[in-house]
Amino acid sequence: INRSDRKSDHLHLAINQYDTQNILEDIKLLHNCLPECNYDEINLSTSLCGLNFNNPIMINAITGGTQEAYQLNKKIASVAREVNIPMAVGSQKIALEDQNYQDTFEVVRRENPRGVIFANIGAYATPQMAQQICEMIKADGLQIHLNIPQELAMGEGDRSFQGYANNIAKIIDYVDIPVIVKEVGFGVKKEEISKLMDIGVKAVDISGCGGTNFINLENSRLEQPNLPSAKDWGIDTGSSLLEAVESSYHNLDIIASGGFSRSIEITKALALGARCVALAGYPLHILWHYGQDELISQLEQLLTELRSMMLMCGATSISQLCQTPLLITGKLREHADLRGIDVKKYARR
Ligand code: FMN
Repeated sequence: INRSDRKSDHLHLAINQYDTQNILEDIKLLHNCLPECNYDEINLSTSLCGLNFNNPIMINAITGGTQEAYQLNKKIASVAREVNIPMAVGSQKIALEDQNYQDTFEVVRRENPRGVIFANIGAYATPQMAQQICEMIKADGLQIHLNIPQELAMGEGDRSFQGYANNIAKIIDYVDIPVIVKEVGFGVKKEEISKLMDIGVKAVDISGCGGTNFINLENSRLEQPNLPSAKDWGIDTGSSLLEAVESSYHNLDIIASGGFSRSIEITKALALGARCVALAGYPLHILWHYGQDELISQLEQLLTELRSMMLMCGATSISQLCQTPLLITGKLREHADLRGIDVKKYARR
């Protein structure tokens, strides 16, 4: 099977298998009955590795490399422009191998000439490849993805992953735009956060478990799976986000992703310390079934609700939201205890 057909399989399987899970249910925000601020004062702006955004949500890497992907990317880019949020394209490796696919990515910049757009490629990339894909879409930033479970689940996937950290360091040195390292749905723990910081990474998208699951997507393509059905593999989004926030000491910008679809979850992730929340499966689902206008209105609704929830926390900015008390309970608390993370400080801040 060629890369383009595989991309198309992923897209359709992700759409067919889309489901929502109750992520971040072990995190509770505490209501403020006397917030002393006005709705109009609420400022949603945030920044990520030196880039400023008006809104703290973005559309994460999804697609490119098929004719269908051309249409989808065109629509996603115009949604991102209308809602005024950043977006990432899917892995551009396919466009390096076959120039015919370049246009499925370039369309994004044509649709959204002034927006914040992230390029995307795997950690195997050479600095020159990275630079080339950034130029292809005049990217403002570059996402480097880590997707080992997916590669192992794929019959035709990579089997050698040595030297990735060194590679990432070389790319950071070579390209002149900010670099985000991201998972694709299995989470990042604190040990790897530290390693990434050591090599100079300034932003990590934890992309935890709880949304799109690439082991399951790959398994549905195979008669004989290479990995067991992986409902339980991966670090859930809440645990990964907590580990990342705790180990970054504010020297790293954290992007939360993995299963986000509701404003309450977005508010919780930002309150815990994420700079931005990225969504993939959810916008794809809305776009596919209900179209572009509906996606615009759903995303605007998420932002409206986020404003209201910030007000009900007494926070007029994302940085104030990070100072409101959060209760971390249940399984997430157990995870934190076992990993040596003190969650009481969040409840008492
Ligand atoms: N992540 C990448 O970094 N590169 C990709 O090329 C890529 N392709 C994806 C294709 C599809 C159809 C989907 C649904 C996701 C893809 N992702 C890719 C992963 C997402 O960016 C995100 O990390 C993951 O889906 C978890 O977020 P979600 O639960 O909101 O979907």
